[in-house]
Amino acid sequence: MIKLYWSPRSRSFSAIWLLEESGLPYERVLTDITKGAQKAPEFLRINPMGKVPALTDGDAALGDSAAICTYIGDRYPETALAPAANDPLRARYLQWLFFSPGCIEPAMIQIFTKIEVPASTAAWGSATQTFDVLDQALEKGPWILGERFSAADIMIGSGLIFAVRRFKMVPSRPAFERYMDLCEARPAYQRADKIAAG
Ligand SMILES: N[C@@H](CCC(=O)N[C@@H](CS)C(=O)NCC(=O)O)C(=O)O
Repeated sequence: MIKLYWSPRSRSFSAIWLLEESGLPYERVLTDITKGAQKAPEFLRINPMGKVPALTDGDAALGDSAAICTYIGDRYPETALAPAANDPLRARYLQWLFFSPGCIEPAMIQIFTKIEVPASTAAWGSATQTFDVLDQALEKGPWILGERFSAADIMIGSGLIFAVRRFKMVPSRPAFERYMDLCEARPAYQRADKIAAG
């Protein structure tokens, strides 16, 4: 049985949304980060970074939302959350799946801390470039890969909603609005939202 280690109102949201989309049976294990449960030795054996979300599936154990999305999409192809390795969409899928931790998250931290890093040195380019590139990629839609919804939308959608709607760190744009509305309309998103509220 898949076990998801999560804490309310945290970055666990993407993994909850993923598992709700997947239709797979899973158990949620409350790991309250306000009480330090993420630093317990038994949890550190699952995610040595001491952060939620983390997941176990039999003998497999891993932390980090994008890694969890990759694992579930590949391990359970019947969920249709990931283009197969030989599908031409696979390349863009991987790029967008990791765009959230690789570019959206660091761009948000840059905005929040007001720390200026030269775009040629920063691995994510710049916050402006990150959101301009995303705007262009979402223009056609409906999803980041076009007609096909995938786990990449879970990472991009939750990152964007976090940055634009929840924390209002990033000004919205018409393509973002349309995309965020589509994400929020998904029944699995709505179930995840209720669960993640705790
Ligand atoms: N890169 C990780 C980040 C996870 C993360 O930052 N989790 C936070 C909650 S939002 C956490 O567990 N914080 C507790 C701590 O660091 O002690 C992911 O996307 O899963």
